[in-house]
Amino acid sequence: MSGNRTFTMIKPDAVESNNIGNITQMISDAGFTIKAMKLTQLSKDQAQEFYEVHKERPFYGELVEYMTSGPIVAAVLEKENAVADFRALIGSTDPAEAAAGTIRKKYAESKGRNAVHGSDSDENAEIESNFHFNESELV
Ligand code: DAT
Ligand code: MG
Repeated sequence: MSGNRTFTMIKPDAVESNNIGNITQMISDAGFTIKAMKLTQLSKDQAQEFYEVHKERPFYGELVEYMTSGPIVAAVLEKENAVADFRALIGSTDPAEAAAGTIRKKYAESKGRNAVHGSDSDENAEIESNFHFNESELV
């Protein structure tokens, strides 16, 4: 996968509040093409593995519990400079600190329940995409 893709999840709070459509529209309006997308629910094992990098952090248990609490939308997005441009579109981890007009500012409930995930590097975008989609789904 080249450096023009990123991976996102619309998290349980945003699915629960019926914002899949609004968030997908913002993603499309910002120039991203959806290359793969599915509604799914993470098992505890999957959430623990996905967020393994945070396993020593005090919020890890809460994060895994939240991410398994309801359905999510997993998606692979394409655009030039996808990783950085998508991080700009979603805004800061804490919606209280996120810039106006960002997805988290508009739709996140809190730092823990923050509406969307965005990969932080090209390498992690590829790892995360492969975690959720198999080869034939990632053309
Ligand atoms: P981001 O999702 O902006 O890349 P991160 O990688 O630092 O943020 O953390 C992953 C997720 O963990 C984040 O989206 C929400 C949760 N999280 C991070 N810091 C937290 C905190 N201080 N309290 C509760 N949840 C937190
Ligand atoms: Mg992160």
